[in-house]
Amino acid sequence: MLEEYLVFTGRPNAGKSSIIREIVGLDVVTGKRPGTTRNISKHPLNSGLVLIDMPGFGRIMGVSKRLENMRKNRIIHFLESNAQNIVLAIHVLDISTFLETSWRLEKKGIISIDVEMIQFIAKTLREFPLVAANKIDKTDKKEIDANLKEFMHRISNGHISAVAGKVFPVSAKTGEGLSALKSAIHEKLVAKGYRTPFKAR
Ligand SMILES: Nc1nc2c(ncn2[C@@H]2O[C@H](COP(=O)(O)OP(=O)(O)OP(=O)(O)O)[C@@H](O)[C@H]2O)c(=O)[nH]1
Ligand SMILES: [Mg+2]
Repeated sequence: MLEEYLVFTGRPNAGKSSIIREIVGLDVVTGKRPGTTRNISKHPLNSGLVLIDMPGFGRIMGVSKRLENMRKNRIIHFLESNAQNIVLAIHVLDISTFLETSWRLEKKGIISIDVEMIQFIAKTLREFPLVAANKIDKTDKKEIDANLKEFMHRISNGHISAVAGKVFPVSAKTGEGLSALKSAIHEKLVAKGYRTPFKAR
């Protein structure tokens, strides 16, 4: 039987593995340094779905350009070649540094990797991913709100209402917002005819 996937994507160090740990309870490796998850890691869930913990997509200090490109190509290839079998994608980003990182990249004429990746996922899977705007514990609420507003503006090309219900501010560290994200994943999967990947809720 063909495998069907629940995929977590995002830049290095965004907190993908931490969120998976917290909401699904899998014992995946997390780490302080970007580049902790090195391979496309498959974790079969008892709901029949296979959870994918992706390596980070983007630059990592100390990693050669060649290796970085190889990892990026593997991620893109996985998403493109399994588009039909990906039941749901969850994109994780560090919202606490979103504007700062975007401005730095824009000065060099580069679009935010998160915005680009979310749009790539939406196009490839023909469905907008759920987004975990992680690390909201790292700065004050005012800054998080400003970052969220600008982020939502950019991923929706200015039509914020089009992404309503898709973006979940969370902290894998404090647990804030995780139950809303979990419910959204649960509802999406059940609506598509899958059993919940979570234990008793
Ligand atoms: N303050 C804070 N730290 C977090 C949060 N989520 C994750 N972290 C920390 O961020 C670092 C990276 O977390 P990981 O879960 O390993 O990140 P990842 O996206 O899987 O990273 P790669 O595997 O390198 O792509 C770890 O030191 C985590 O403890 C959060 O919500 N708040
Ligand atoms: Mg990881």
